[in-house]
This record gives sequence, C-alpha cells and structure tokens, in this order.
Amino acid sequence: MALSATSAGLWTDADIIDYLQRNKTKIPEGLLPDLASPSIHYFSDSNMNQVALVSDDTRSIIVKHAPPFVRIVGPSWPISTARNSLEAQYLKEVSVHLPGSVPAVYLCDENTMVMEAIHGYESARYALIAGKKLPLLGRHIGHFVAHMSYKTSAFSLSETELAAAAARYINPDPCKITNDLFFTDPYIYGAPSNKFSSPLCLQVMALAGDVALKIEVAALQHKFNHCQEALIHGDLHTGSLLTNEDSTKILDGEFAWYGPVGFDLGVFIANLVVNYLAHFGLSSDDAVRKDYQAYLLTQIQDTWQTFAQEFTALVGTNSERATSFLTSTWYDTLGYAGTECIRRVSGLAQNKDVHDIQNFAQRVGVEKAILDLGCTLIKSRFDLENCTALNALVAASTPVIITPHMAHCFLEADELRVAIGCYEAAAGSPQKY
Ligand code: SR1
Ligand code: MG
Repeated sequence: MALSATSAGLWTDADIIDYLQRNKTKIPEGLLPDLASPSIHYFSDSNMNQVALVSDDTRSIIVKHAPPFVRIVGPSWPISTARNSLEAQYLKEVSVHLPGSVPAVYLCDENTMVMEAIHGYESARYALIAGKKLPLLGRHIGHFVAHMSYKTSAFSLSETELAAAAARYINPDPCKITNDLFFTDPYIYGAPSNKFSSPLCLQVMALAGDVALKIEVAALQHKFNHCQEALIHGDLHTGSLLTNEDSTKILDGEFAWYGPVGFDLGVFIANLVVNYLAHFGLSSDDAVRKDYQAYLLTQIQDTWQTFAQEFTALVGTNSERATSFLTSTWYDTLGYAGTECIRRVSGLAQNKDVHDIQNFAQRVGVEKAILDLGCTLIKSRFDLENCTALNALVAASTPVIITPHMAHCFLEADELRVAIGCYEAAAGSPQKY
C-alpha cells in the first residue's frame, strides 16, 4: 500500500525499501524480507512516528521512522529525532532487565529503527475495546513496573550510578510534550492543542477555573520533572502493549525518562478505567458489560498488587524503605491516573475506546464521567487508601446521556460561575489562569 508523502519528512514505500537496501548488511542474516516487492503495511496508531511492517511470504520486520515533527500534527510541531535513539537505548536496557518483554532492536541510526516484528499478539487497546479478557494483563504490567523500578532505582544502584543513569535518559522534547499535554494545556481554556466534544465546553472551561485542582496538578507536574526515581516508560497506555493470553510485550519508549514510578502505573490504570467507562457505550448487553467491567476492576487490583508484592520481595530486608516508597507511589499512581483521564478527553491524544462509541450523546456522557473521575482521582487521591477504595470509586461512576442543550445542567452552580468567568476572560485569545 503506497503512502503519499504529504509532509516533507514522511517516508514513502520507496524510501523504506531504499533504506533497507542501503543497510541490509547491518540487519542480522535471514531476517530481512525480499526487497524486490515486499508488502508494506503502515500502522496508523502511532502519534509520533511512522511504523511499518515490511514482509514477504516468510519474513517480516518493523521499520520505525521518526520524522522531525509530531507525525499526527505535521511540520507545524517540530521535534528532534533524538527520540529514536533514546527509544532504542531504552528497549535494549529493558531487554537486559526483563528479557523477551520488548521487541529486539536490529538497527538504529539518527532517525530510524529496524526491529523485530512480533507475531501472535494483538494491541491491548483493541483487545479491550473488543471486550476480550486477557487474564494476566494486570499481573504482567505490575511485574514489569516492579522489576524496572527496582533495577533502575536507588534500591539497586549507588547514588553515582543513579545520577549517571538519569543523565543517559535526559529526553527534552518528549518530556516537553508530556508537560504540555498532561499538566498544562487541559487546564488552560482555549489552549490550541485542546479538543473535546462540544457539549463538554463548560466542563472543560471549569477545569481551567478549578484552582484546587490546578494546585494538585502542579504538584504532580513538579514531581514528574524533578523526582528521578527510576527509568519509566513514560507512555504506558494500552496502545503501547501487545498481548495474548499468556504474555505481554511492551512497545515504544520514546517517552522514556527518569521519573516517578507512579506515572507508568497511573497511565496504565487510567487506560483500564477509560475502557471501563467506554463499555457503557460500547456494550449493548448489560450483563456482558457488567461481567467485563468486573474483569477490568480485577486487572486494576492485579496491577497494583503484583507491583507492590514483587517490589517488596525484590527489596528484601530493607522493607521500611520499600513501604514508604510504595505509599508515595500509590498516591502518585492515583494522581497521574487522573491527569491521564482528563487529557484523554480534553486534549490532543484521545482514546479509540471512547471514539468507537457510535451514539454521540452516550459518548459525551462517558467523556464527562471520565473527566469527573479524573478530577476526583487528582483532588481526593489522599482519601483513597487502597485499591479497594479506587475500584469502589470507579464502580460508582455511571455515565449519563448528555446532549448539547442540557450540558450546563451537569455543572454545580459554582462550577458554572467559574466556567462563565473563564469564558469571558478568555474571549479572544487563549490565556493562562
Ligand atoms: C502529539 S501526541 C503525543 C502523545 O502521543 C503519544 O502516544 C503520547 O501519549 C503523547 O502524549
Ligand atoms: Mg507511544
């Protein structure tokens, strides 16, 4: 399938074939497909990069190309291609700590990577949207985060080793994107990268006027930027995972960085929560929906429990330090889950889980429930002591159908005043509150 290069910097089929021809001696023997007329399939899910599966009848590889801009936006959002080698470095490091959990990297240069094509797995996001149960998903992610956190943090590195490791993962452009999309833009009414369903206009405005919320988001942002706990994936949503019933592979890594461990757990759990709420609009059979939602709550529980148990076991005798680390990581997990929920509804990068809901009023109801839950996770995280409390909160969240003319009915009087104030103040140009 030919891809038209609408923006300078995006590759065509011919560019990919030419690249592989020029670099074929660097790819391990027997892995390269026949380049005479390979099949080239592009994955449309990558926001940042071009990802193509290149195959012939018997062999296949992945070519991942980083254009000098954010792929889904285009050249108007330039970004360094350094993310490519940082991702290769991350994948290689993960494969040392947890062999087999990431695709093998065969070749990497300044803007392109050639990697193992994984067969027999599917995107966790697509599986969860289809209502498929992956019984070990939560345990796999808990295991992954526990081992990566232990092996790359002060729990097993000296201070000098930790500082050197963090320095190897300075990742300015992707971190700027996370700062903008998670912690800044959703809380500025009119920020150009925001997008949301129009009936939620007042709810989105209310975010910008919620001072208590923004103070908590600022604390989470500060910790993201200044708390170099361990090597984190930095974008551990369900679209970054390939799964089957027995195993999970972690993809991507361009957002990898030394940051708070709760960020990875929070992003993953938030995507389970978003999927949970999306099923109110995706499932037509109530009994099937409830059964699937119960499965999702189990996965949330398994994620945290596996992480906490395995991390404690890895730390061993020094368990007081582990206990205090797990406590702060729990509250971070809730807070970052809240920021992920909010940005997935009002920000640039949204979830297919929700977009697949065909009935618009139902979709908006689900989006509002995600926003509400996100705010509660951020503002009330210190009241949610454990996973049972988190799951009770999620289970109590039931979307209502929202049509444009009734959207204001779902704001409290104070929120409405704030929203109107934001609207009046922001009329004309976007500004900070
Ligand atoms: C410009 S879109 C950026 C987002 O896509 C990536 O997958 C990350 O989630 C990032 O926030
Ligand atoms: Mg990604």
